[in-house]
Amino acid sequence: MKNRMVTILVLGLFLPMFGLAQNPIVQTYFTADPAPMVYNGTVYLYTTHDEDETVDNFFTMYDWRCYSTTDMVNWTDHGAVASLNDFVWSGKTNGAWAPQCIERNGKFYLYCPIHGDGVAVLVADSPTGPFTDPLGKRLIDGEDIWHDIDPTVMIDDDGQAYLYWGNPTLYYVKLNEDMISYDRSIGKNGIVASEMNPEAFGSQKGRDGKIRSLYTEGPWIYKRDKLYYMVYAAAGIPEYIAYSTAPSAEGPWTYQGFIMERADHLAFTNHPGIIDYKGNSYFFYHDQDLSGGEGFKRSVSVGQFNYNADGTIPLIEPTKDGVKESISNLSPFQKVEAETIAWCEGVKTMSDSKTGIYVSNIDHGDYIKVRSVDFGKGAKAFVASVASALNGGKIELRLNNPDGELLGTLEVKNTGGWQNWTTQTSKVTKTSGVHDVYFIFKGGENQLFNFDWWMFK
Ligand code: FUB
Repeated sequence: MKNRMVTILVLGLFLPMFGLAQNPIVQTYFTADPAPMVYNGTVYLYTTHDEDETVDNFFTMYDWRCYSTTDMVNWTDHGAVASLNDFVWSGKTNGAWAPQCIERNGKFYLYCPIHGDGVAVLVADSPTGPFTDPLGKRLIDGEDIWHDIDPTVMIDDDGQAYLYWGNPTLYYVKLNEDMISYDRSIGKNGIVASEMNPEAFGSQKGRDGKIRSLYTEGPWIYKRDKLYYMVYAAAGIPEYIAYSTAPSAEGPWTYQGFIMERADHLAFTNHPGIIDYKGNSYFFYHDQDLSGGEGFKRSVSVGQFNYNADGTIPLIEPTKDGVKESISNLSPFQKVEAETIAWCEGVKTMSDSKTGIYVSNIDHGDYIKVRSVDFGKGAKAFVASVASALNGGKIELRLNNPDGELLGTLEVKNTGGWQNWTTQTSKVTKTSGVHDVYFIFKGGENQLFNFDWWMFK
């Protein structure tokens, strides 16, 4: 990813590649299969992770990542919160597919499909981990673990939790209150296979001429008002997003139609995630714009939508604009993690045990944009935690666009190592009001510095 960005910048096109784009949400990694979770006033977005290097022309996916936001435009990177290594019983070194996380009684349960090894579960005391494997084996004792993928979970109003999953059949279990076992008295050893009929999930003629269900994979279950929604990747491949509704979490499902159709910049797969947050409804999906059209290098995007008055979901267009308005402003007068990003070009994030996540791979010409920063009555100084084993560089602080008003420049010096963090300060022109802030990185030919957090004073 980096080389492409650098080439473009060297060509002198110092413009955001995507104009005023806000989609995809993450530019530092390829992310897919969005699973948003609202907890305690914050949206946590769990994603899969398509590696930069695709192996054997197939999904190359080793870990699951997490991002969070409180304003829907600036997303904080929490890194890889779980990986295939967390399942020591599984021999799989690839196949970290579409997960979903849910909170119950202060614990966070991350349901993870390991492609070829079925659906497993991890548990943590915080939404960002550390996650551990409570079972030491897969959760779902299915007969067809190759097709046991893409778990989705909900807790009904009466406390009964449901875990659905599967491609091309949609299965469910009724989870016990511990969320890591299930009621074995129903279905086949606890597993209920949904009726995959046209009334429930639509129908299409396959290449072999046979009529089959539109439902393909990637289910997303939730309840809104009195209606249960099952949204899913349909009619694959290429996949559309469709949905069905039901009067109960156990069905019967009624097919309702498409939510997102195919478009050129969408991948051959798609995966829905839907939440209501602070009075708005949001639809998450993935596309392949950032990689220039590679279906194994996807990126999560989001759009705001309104339900129709009868609770049906309108057709949603994939857009580059994404979420246009920030829900709230960001205060620059407390430490802001450098990995809180609305848009960036060129940089990556990394983590170390002492510092946590930080922005890395900063070269001349890279930049980070943070939206809706509220300077209130004024800021006079900029402080940043940075580290450099080489010559350092500069952070230009610009308002509203990459060549907007220059507030000030922080000269980042050598700190004696890439993990030797020091706090460095520069004066800024007194500024007030709400602005987008651009951190424009300048320097020599080598990697410049790492960037952990910033604030204004
Ligand atoms: O990302 C890997 C797989 O592709 C997911 O599990 C499916 O839903 C599809 O997006």
